[in-house]
Parts: sequence; C-alpha cells; structure tokens
Amino acid sequence: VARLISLVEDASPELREVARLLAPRAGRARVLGLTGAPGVGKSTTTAALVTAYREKDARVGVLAVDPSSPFSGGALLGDRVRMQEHATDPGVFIRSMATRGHLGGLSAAVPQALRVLDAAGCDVVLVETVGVGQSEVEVAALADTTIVLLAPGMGDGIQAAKAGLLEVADVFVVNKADRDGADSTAREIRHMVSLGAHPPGSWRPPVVKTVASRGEGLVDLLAEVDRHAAWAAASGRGDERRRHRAAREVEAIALATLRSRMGALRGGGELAILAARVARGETDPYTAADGLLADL
Ligand SMILES: Nc1nc2c(ncn2[C@@H]2O[C@H](COP(=O)(O)OP(=O)(O)OP(=O)(O)O)[C@@H](O)[C@H]2O)c(=O)[nH]1
Ligand SMILES: [Mg+2]
Repeated sequence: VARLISLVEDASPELREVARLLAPRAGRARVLGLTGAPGVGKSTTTAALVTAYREKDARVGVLAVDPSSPFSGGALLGDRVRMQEHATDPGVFIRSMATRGHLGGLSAAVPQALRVLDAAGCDVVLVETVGVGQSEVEVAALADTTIVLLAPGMGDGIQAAKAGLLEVADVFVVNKADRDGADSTAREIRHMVSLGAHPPGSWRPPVVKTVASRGEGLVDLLAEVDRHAAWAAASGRGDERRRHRAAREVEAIALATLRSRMGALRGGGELAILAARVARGETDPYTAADGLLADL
C-alpha cells in the first residue's frame, strides 16, 4: 500500500495500470475530511477518531496531506508521534503524502491515494489537510463528510470565512473546548450557519465541542458524522458528491495531460514560432492559440 501511494505521489507512469486494476475493488470506504487552521488539533482529533473506529473493528486509513510547504516537516513529525499508539496496529494504515511532483496537484493525487486505501480494504479513511490554501480546502470538501475544526480565539471565525472553510463544513468542531471562549466560538459559528439558506431537507452543519487531547466530545462528533452519512445516503447527496469527486479527478488528470502536451509544444518551438508571428502582428493571439490547440 505504501509503495502504491508513492507511485501516486510521484505521478508514476505505472499509475495508469494500477488505477485500472484498483477500480473494481474500490468504492466501499467512507472518507472523512478534516481541515482547519494549523495547530487547531486536526491530528489529535484524527488519532482519537482512529481509536473510536478501531473500537468498532473498522479498518482505518489515515492520509495526512502535506501542503508542499517547507514548514510542515516538523508538523508531520509531530503527527507521527501522536499516531504512535496506532503505528503497530495492523488494522490501521497511516501515511503522510506530499504532492509536490504531481502535475494534477492535490485534486488528482488525493483521490488516487484514497482509491488505493479503499481497495486495500479500509472501511474508513481520514484525510487531514491544513485549511490554509484554496486547494487544501477543496480537497477536504471532496470527502463524504467534511469536518472543519476551529479553536477558541479571536478572529477564528473570520479566518475560516476567508479560507472558504465555512462553505465546505458538514460538521463543525470547536476543539480545545478546555480553553476560554469555546462557547462564544461555538455561538459565533452557529450564528454564521443560521445566516445561510436552509431549504427543507437540506443539511444544517452542527457544531460539536471537543477536547481532542482528552478524547472528550468524540462520541458526539461520531454521532454527528453518522447522522450526516445517513442524511447523505437518504438524500442522494452522497452519490452526488462521489460523482463530483470523480469528475474533479478526471478533469485534473485531463488537464495535467494537456499541460504536459503543451509543455512538449513549447519545447518543440511551436509556441515560439506562433508567438513571434503574434509579436510581428502577422496573426492575432486567438488564431495562434487555435493553431496550438489543433496540435495538442
Ligand atoms: N488544550 C488543548 N490542546 C489540544 C487539544 N487538542 C490538541 N491540542 C494540542 O494542540 C497542539 C496541536 O495539535 P495538532 O493535533 O498537532 O494540531 P493540527 O491541527 O494537526 O496541527 P497541524 O497539522 O500542524 O496543522 C498539540 O500540542 C496538541 O496536544 C485540546 O482539545 N485542548
Ligand atoms: Mg496535524
């Protein structure tokens, strides 16, 4: 499994064959996305969720997505320490993943890694991404249930709104509820949720308070995750989201292919020739672009 995920990370040419072989074996795992600001407690919550799912005898996969940041090395090391108690459990697979080399970026790499874990027999896969950049937030939103974590503290809600985190949340967690201000953060989020449109039958994201480091509130969190899964299944939104995830993946692969063909044209000098003609006023950029696309 680790080697297959390495193939995904490196966007190996072997992936095409691997993907073909995995396809009939995948489609069973439930994917939970966890996202939120750095240090909010995502890894601690993930570790606590692993414990909870192991108690139910579920096989669990954990994918910690490294946002290709030079600063994340320490954080990942921290994750490993927190995950230590699960490290020797054969029912748990833990992997942090970098996607620096992947042409399709996170939105192509993460679904492929998920398929590997799914086909390997994981019942639940937890995906942790730092909710800082657009693409990390988008990846979290590809999960069957997306958990957005916040912690008490000034401006948290505003930061979440900025990063587009509020829109992707199926369940909000106010972690570090042992600190002052947890109630007001929870109130603030509930207020923001109430400002949105809620047609009948739609999902209204609940707010759960947790102290992940002590495992408190985990039962409530699991209950809300299950409630969301039941709603998604009954409303058809679950299937819809899985189709959306597949569409994003196909699109990312297609775009990556186009980009690499485009790179080949650039390397072959076709772009330079057309650009020179545009610069001399012999042709217009639209016609030149059409010419380039015709060669793709
Ligand atoms: N007081 C308190 N501390 C907590 C709680 N949950 C986690 N922490 C601490 O907060 C720190 C960060 O926790 P992590 O789980 O690494 O947070 P993270 O969101 O995964 O961090 P990054 O992956 O670096 O973005 C650690 O020192 C945890 O022990 C909590 O409920 N209460
Ligand atoms: Mg972490």
